[in-house]
Amino acid sequence: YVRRPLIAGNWKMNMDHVQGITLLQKLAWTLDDNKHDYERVEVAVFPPFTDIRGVQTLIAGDDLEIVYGGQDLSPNDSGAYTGDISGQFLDRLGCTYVLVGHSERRTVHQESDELLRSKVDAAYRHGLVPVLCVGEGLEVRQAGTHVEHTLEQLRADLDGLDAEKAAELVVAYEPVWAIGTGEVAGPEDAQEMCAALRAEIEKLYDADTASKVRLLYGGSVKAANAASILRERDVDGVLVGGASLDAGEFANIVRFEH
Ligand code: G2H
Repeated sequence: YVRRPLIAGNWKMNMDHVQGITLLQKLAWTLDDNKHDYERVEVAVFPPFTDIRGVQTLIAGDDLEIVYGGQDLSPNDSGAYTGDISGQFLDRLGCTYVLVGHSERRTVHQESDELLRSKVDAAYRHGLVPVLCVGEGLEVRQAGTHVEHTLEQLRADLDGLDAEKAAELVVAYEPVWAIGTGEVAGPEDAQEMCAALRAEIEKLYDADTASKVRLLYGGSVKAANAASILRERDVDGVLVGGASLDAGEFANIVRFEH
């Protein structure tokens, strides 16, 4: 691989701190029989904030090669922002990544591209790699303007970001109509958008940066469809929601075969 595949589990608002540890333990046991799993791919989980300390302790104690991140972060570092979580806190808990602009944040919390742009900065400020989520809803897909819509999100969320930082970035394409609905965009839909995203990154930066950015697909990914999606040239990984809550299923996605 030019880029190491990233298989990421987004637990969303599932798994309390006890259930989360049980899930991670099961996942670790399953993957442990196959040490080479970790050589082929990077495995990441995105637990709820309240699970992260437990996840950190388990991973450090058992010397697991699983990395983790927050599902969101505040654009601010500290202060009077009741209910928010700072990138600094995530960094101190050993997070590698942080999701930015997941479609559920964009829709349920009306997060704007302007806000997401400042969250991208906040992530980098604290040494976290943003996993920027972009993608279109059903109406846009039906209108046929999904590529332009998604590239516009990318441009707005990265506006003015320097090339060095952009090269580390992970971008997840998640068509909203395929999230948790059982509807899966076909591998060719994932490839079409990931190729367009990479071309846009090359336009905004340069070919070298574009070749380094990892592009994920997300939306009803499971063990049965992961391999065909991951086979696509510009798809460097998957962001898995529902199917990441089952250790066996998620482990089978990690072990996808080309
Ligand atoms: C898309 C995805 C993970 P699911 O939101 O971020 O969820 O796999 O349940 O569609």
